[in-house]
Amino acid sequence: MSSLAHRPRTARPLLGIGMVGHAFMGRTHSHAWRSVDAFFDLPVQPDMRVVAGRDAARVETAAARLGWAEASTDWRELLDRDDIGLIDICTQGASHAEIAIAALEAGKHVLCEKPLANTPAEAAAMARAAAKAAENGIVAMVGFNYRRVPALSLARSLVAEGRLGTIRHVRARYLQDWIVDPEHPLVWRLVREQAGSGALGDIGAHIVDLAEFLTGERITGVSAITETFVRERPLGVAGSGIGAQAADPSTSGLPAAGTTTDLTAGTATGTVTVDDAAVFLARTTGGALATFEATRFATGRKNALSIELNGSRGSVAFDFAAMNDLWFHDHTEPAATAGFRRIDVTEPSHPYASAWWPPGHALGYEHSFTHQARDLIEAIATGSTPEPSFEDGLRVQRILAAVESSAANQSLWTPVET
Ligand code: SOE
Repeated sequence: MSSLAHRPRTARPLLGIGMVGHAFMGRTHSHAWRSVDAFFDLPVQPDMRVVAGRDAARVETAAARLGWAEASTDWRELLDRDDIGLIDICTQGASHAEIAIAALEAGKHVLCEKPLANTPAEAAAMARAAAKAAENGIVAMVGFNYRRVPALSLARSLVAEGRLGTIRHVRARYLQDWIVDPEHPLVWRLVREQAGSGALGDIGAHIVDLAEFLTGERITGVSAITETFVRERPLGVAGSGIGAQAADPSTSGLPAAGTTTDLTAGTATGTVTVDDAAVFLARTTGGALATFEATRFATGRKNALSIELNGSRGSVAFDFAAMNDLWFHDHTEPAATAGFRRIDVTEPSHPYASAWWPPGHALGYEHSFTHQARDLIEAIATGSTPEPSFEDGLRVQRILAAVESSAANQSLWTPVET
């Protein structure tokens, strides 16, 4: 891992970035592109060239605030520019495939927000485009940012070193509560055509990816139940998801461009066409039993991601609420003193940590995106396949599809397509 040694900077090639979308994820990615070069020694220098969005005024404001040199209302323009080498996709799932495939065909590296697509068919087309582009040294990565939380990167290393032995259990939960109120409007995340699925694809995808990443194993089959607790919601939004408000009656009530549904506001309601919650069991290639819970109805839980792995030699446990901590139990220690102990994952020897602050000075959510940007730039410079790859994203998509199929078939055991 690079360290912040205040080394003198020599001139490096520029990597021009064009970002599409500038809502919540656009802001996290912009923050990462702004800070990554200041904290890591990178072989190329990221250059925040253009941000694209649908509404001229909004995208101009976003460019000025977030640090982009230019704004555009047409993402296709970015593909024709020689000064842009990387397209960063932060739009709704419905547009991921079109933008990513066009960008890869234009010879641009791609970073695409999760979940990779809305369907396995779209994700498979994207993975094919990525494989073809790789022949020309073009790389593609999907943005499962939690892999780059240092405590979770450390957990992965412990598993890979065999410190947990054979993994027997994975217990994963991702809980939010932002649509508990039945008056919360029908934002795009609640519309299947735009979001693909609900809590399952939005946050369940993260814990599915983490389960495979941490164990190094594959999920082979699932048994699932899903539910949509509130089936009708008011139309009209003033936001894109978490934090969305009912439409301001003094405005047109139309959804904000680039972030919303195409539904017309008013007193009418519309139908929620995705799950509010998904609960499922799974098996892994290594024989582990896994449980997953993803919900937007866990009152009091704002962004509660937790995961525990139990192996024959030990366990790890992580809770995003204390994201700099990893709990580790070494079962090979004498029983009299063995037990879970808290590792403060801020030592220079910990993943990514040496680039930041002295030990004990915590990192936050945003740093996972900076680490993601750093690893992508390294992959581009070295011509290696970044992880998670589009193939990894496709596998998650197939697992999500298996969950939906199992739930539709009343929890029927459903093998994951390979
Ligand atoms: C909304 O549920 C959301 O912003 C997700 O889309 C992100 O992936 C997650 O990290 C936080 O919550």
